[in-house]
Amino acid sequence: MKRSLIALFLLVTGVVSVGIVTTSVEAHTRTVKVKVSKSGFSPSSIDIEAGHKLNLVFNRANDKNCGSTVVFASRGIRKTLPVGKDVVVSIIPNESGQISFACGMGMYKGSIVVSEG
Ligand SMILES: [Cu+2]
Repeated sequence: MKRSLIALFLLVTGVVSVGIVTTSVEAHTRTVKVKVSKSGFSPSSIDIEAGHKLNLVFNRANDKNCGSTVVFASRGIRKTLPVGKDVVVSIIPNESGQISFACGMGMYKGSIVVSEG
């Protein structure tokens, strides 16, 4: 009986602490839609605090632009952008500074500006 109570206690505290972690990450999540068109990325500059999660939702407006790929060179991320489809890139920057992204040919440029959390 005692043993099962202890087990139950551990289970409950475990669930609660996982719940807190999940909540704090979600509370610090920023989602930004980024349109890709012949004028490049819009917006092309996105602010975020270090330690917060950023979801960039890329949507390529049409095929009259060369934004068929988005590349985050410093993070080793490369994603294809099909016309009209949302493509999410999630990043949790751990220090302040800039994270650049570009189209596959480096013509369209954008940056994530990370401030100290
Ligand atoms: Cu390009």
